[in-house]
Amino acid sequence: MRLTQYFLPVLKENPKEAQIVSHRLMLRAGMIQQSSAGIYSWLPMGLKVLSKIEQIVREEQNRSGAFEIKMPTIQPAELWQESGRYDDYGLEMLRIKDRHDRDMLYGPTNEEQVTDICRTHIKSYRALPINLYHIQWKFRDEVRPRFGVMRGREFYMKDAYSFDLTAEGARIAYNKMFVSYLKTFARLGLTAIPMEADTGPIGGDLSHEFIILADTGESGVYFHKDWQEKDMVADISYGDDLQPVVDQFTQLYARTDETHDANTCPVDEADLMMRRGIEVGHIFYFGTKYSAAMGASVSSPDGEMTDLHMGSYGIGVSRLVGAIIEASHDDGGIIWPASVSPFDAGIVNLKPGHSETDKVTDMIYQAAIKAGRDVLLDDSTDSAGAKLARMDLIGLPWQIIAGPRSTERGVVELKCRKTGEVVEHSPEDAAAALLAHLAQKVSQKVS
Ligand code: 5CA
Repeated sequence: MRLTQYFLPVLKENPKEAQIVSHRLMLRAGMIQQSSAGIYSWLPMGLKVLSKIEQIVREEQNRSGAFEIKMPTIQPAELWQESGRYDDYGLEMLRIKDRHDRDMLYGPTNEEQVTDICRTHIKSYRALPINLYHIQWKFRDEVRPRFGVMRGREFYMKDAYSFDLTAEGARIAYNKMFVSYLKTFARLGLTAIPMEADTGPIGGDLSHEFIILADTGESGVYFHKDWQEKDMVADISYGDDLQPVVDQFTQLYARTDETHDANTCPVDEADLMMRRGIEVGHIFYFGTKYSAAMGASVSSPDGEMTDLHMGSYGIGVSRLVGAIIEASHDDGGIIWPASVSPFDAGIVNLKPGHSETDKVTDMIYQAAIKAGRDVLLDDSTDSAGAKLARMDLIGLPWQIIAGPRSTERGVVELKCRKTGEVVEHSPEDAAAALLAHLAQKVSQKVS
């Protein structure tokens, strides 16, 4: 993509309304534009990142055995009256009337809608277990939407729902999602710590929040230092017995500042870490709460009708865009992990019109495209300083920088955004080195 043909409306000034770094950087890098409080348009580069995160979440859900569906954003009030949540949900629910004066709502979550699908189609234990998920916009009329996409009113969520005949079966489904989350966050370049949590308005008796570490996070997190070694989850496969894996993770100490008590904490002070964190996922087991209220039951092997055991499993896909930036940035701007970067690399032509620089940057641009890479070529006539600052701001993992001074010496610069390291190469070697870096599939840790 040539920058002069792209839509990348970067801001020079720091937007006043943005209180935290991810909100500021998303606005400055032209990723989002506010429509009204807590509601955003996603501009091309923001949408690219959102879609990449969505795709990683989708692949890991599919791998765990869940099936993707798409439920509507607008739901009928009747379903929520059946579960009893229509009145309970209060002002956070956006209530709408259609032209026939029927009560509708913009879904804040989908337990009722998915329970309706299962009670219609699943009549026998033989169809179980099953886990259905979708990735869809939600609306919660938060009292204080803030921090950009981190606490929006409209936000993008992956929500999965498992259905089982028994509590033991539901525990297996819960464990699969637990492991799927660890794999998902590792692929996003994040250290995610699962923590026992309250179930809140979703209900139930087993729940974990997944918190990623970021210095600007909302909650304080105390954890054993070995957590930072605990990200080797890629190779765990989805047998039914994931309990030992889950135990291994949950036995290692981790608490929020609300639940941590220095007097009873079993971890030696030398091994205890305190950092800030952001909740990016939340999983729940709530038994038959919705199935009993809504009549979702199946015939069991002994012929009796049994209410389904359910769990629900959320990941804040749009929140993750902000959370990754919170975990990975510096004074110059964003530092994207390679797996979600909007482009694989940026090429800066410091002086368009200078024939040698044009020739060299075009050669590297074409070589990258030929290798199947998605690169951004800054071919604008902005000042060299403005271009370098913008390329740092948007956070692509690799940059190639070429100008009259370097190309006349027969070299260009290859810069790693994360370390700031710059290496000079001949243009051909720079192209080869860039492609070699991009071919390395190892996910970079961001914190
Ligand atoms: N039904 C359950 C699981 S599917 C549920 O809704 N859980 S939740 O309320 O915890 O939301 C799941 C995830 O969505 C959260 O972990 C968080 O990452 C994200 N999320 C929740 N509220 C917001 C919001 N206002 N803005 C952005 N993301 C949000």
